Amino acid sequence: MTYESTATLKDLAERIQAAQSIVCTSHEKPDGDAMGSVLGLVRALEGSGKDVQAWMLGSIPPPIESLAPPTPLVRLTSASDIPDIDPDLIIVMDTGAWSQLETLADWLRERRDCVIGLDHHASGDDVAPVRYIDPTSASCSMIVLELLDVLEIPLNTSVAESLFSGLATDTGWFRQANADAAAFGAAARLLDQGVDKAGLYRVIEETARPARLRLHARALSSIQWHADGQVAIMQLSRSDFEETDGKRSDVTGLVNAPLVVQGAEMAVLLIEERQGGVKASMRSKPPAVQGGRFRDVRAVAQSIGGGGHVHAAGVKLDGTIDAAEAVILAAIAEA
Ligand SMILES: [Mn+2]
Repeated sequence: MTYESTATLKDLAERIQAAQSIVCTSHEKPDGDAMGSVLGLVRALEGSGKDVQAWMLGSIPPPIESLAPPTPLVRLTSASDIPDIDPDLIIVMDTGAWSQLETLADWLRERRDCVIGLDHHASGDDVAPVRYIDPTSASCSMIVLELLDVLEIPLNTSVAESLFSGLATDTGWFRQANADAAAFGAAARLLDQGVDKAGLYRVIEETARPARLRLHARALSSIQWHADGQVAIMQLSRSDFEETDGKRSDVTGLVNAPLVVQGAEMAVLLIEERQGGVKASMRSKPPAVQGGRFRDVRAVAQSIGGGGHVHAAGVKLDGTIDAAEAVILAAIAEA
């Protein structure tokens, strides 16, 4: 199947207007955009007289969870946590992939006719038969903003704060290529509602423990440069985590660190998994000039069984961390 819109925002707005009970949800382990999109829509529908609930799947990173109050969340870590209700409408946001909705998959399949989707990813499954997909949107929360316009629901500070959180985190705080004119336009509208962006940055991005830096120091001192300084490879072993008291959540963003070096085009972070095997994350820079050459990390990942995007991809490999490094170096040389 092709993952594209099957409905307009107006169609989705009509479904929302017609529903009395609505469940808003998103992918497992919600990120800023998943949480921001769900919270934004739930908050916007407050006072509509409808019963609108925010369901969050899997573990929620504490900084993301801190965005929720005072809006109540229903937390689901397994199918047995699913409340015994039959809503008129279920809105799945920021994903259309069954692999990201495992907790709810059977429940959603049984209620297929009630499921609508809002997403900005380029690929997904037939989770929501009625869906609006815009891969040019920098965040799903930007699509929620458009939907609120169609619904003619005015913004307020708490709605804007949620939507801004999604937009800011999905664009790397407006540094990535997807932070285009439309994203800045949406950001301007949201900031105009009195969003405290410095406060949000602090609660979302500045919550690490010193252990994170101890772990990062290990990774940075492990850097090996290849291909005339274009490719950096970092390793983190299980003992690096144990000895620094670092957690897996402390690794977020670390793979990008070597890209600050001039001439660096690609970075790889290899992590030895507790259950065996190695997880490799790969990042590359966009071309220096529009239309120029760049390192396609998706092609590298795909050639050894992984996947992702051209500038952000990953793969899981069996064996030791050094064996994984050799496999990846060979794949890079081949690409
Ligand atoms: Mn997103």
